[in-house]
Amino acid sequence: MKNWNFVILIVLCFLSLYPSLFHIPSFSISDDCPDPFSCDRIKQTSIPVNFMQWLYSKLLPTYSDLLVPDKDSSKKDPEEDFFDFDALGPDFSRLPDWPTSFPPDLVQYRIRTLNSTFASNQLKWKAEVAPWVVHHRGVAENLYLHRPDPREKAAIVVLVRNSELRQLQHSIRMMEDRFNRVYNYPYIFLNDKPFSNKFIQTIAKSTSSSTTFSLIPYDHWSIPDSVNFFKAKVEHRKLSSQNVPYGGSMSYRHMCRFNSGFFYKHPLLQDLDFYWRLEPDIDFYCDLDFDPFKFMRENNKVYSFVIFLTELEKTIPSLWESTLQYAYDKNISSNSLKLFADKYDNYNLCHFWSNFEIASLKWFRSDEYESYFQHLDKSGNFFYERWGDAPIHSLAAGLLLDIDQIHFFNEIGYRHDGFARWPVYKNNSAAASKCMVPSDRFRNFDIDGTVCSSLWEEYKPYPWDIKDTENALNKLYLQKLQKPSDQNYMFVDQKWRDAIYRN
Ligand SMILES: Nc1nc2c(ncn2[C@@H]2O[C@H](COP(=O)(O)OP(=O)(O)OP(=O)(O)O)[C@@H](O)[C@H]2O)c(=O)[nH]1
Ligand SMILES: [Mg+2]
Repeated sequence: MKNWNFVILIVLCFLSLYPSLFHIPSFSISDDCPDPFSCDRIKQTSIPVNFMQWLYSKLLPTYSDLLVPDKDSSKKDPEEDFFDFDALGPDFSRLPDWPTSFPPDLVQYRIRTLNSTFASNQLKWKAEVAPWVVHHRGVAENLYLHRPDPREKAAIVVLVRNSELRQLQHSIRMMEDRFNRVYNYPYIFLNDKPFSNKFIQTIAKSTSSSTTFSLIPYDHWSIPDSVNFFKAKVEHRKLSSQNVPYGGSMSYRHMCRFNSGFFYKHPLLQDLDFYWRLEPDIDFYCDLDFDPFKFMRENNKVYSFVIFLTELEKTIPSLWESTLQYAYDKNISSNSLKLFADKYDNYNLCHFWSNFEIASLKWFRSDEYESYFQHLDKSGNFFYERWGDAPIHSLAAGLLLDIDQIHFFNEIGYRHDGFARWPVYKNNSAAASKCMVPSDRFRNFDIDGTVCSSLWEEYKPYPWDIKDTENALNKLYLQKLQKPSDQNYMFVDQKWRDAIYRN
């Protein structure tokens, strides 16, 4: 009996010490929980189904790890994580109408803000990220603000990590040389981790335009309660084993979900009408001697692109079906949706490559766009699958915009990763002389790329309505029922399965 007591005592001691003994983030948790707030939420909401999962949930970091350096980036430079507003120097300021003074412990401040009640989400997000909002008044700020011919209410918006400083400097140089040195549009930089002083100071010096840096609110970069974390991890492993790029990455999924349904909700973007998305490591090849924001407004354009290419099917197995269900439920008619359908009314996988886009923020903020995003988000497939923001923006445009509201900026020569395109002018040497094209290093994607570019050129508006949606859904489900592999079958909606059997 004595022996048993001793054993029980040892077990109890072990269990009470367990969390502190094993509370080690190095247990490859950082990949799953880029923001420890997410991890904490996972801890509260996941249902551990076996001992390993219970163990896993016990190992998750707590609030106190908030804003720790991004553990999955390979950093050699300790300055990369250092943020201190007061050390930035006199050239940097807070923004007017934003909170300006904060307690020394910013992590506690953020936790308190997240646990407080606000009159609106905007007020909450503003209060939450305010300590990490830094403004640099570029020497050209006046040129932008006080002109006889006012500039558009627009900005160049960049989601970026501290570790991408060099690649971003390159993109800004390109943007300034080709366009913005004349137009002086401000830049807004967003990050799920605080920008470092080194990043802020270096980037502010890269342009004479104004620059504003901010953290992203927790609500915009975290796993919703409805998502089963462990199910997501199982799906990530499957995709990863099929060598799907970023198939196993949680942070990539946060990025795609943020770009699909949150960037336009950031408090810094609320007063803007248009945005130009810029990414690190891009090239622009041609001088742009007109203002594309102005062009968009004057010509009633809502969404614009330069590269139209195919998505990896494995990342979006159920996106087309979800989109059609939405179109059916909302009785959507559109003359641009057919651009994305093949001859069997399956998704042709074409999408506007969203690392470049100039678009209306009023559209992204509209009830229609938001309702489509909410419909998609409810499925959890940003996390279970690997839905990218590019096909989502594209299908949203297909559902909600007239084809004339979508614009291809032929004048903009552009490269990102290994894809490059530039305008080909046959008899216009003046226009051609505005571009320096790398035809010795890259092929022109418009000519040698996927079928999507020619689909765009040849597209004739088609009056897609609910009958087309219903036909497309029926065909989709029939295909799935004929090939009931586990994965496909899983996605068939009961309502449609019943309808097919009835017919
Ligand atoms: N702050 C932050 N930015 C990120 C993170 N992941 C990606 N980004 C940014 O999001 C953008 C897209 O990320 P990429 O890594 O370029 O993804 P990609 O697959 O190349 O996307 P495409 O360029 O559209 O092909 C870039 O501007 C990145 O800097 C992240 O975890 N945190
Ligand atoms: Mg990219």
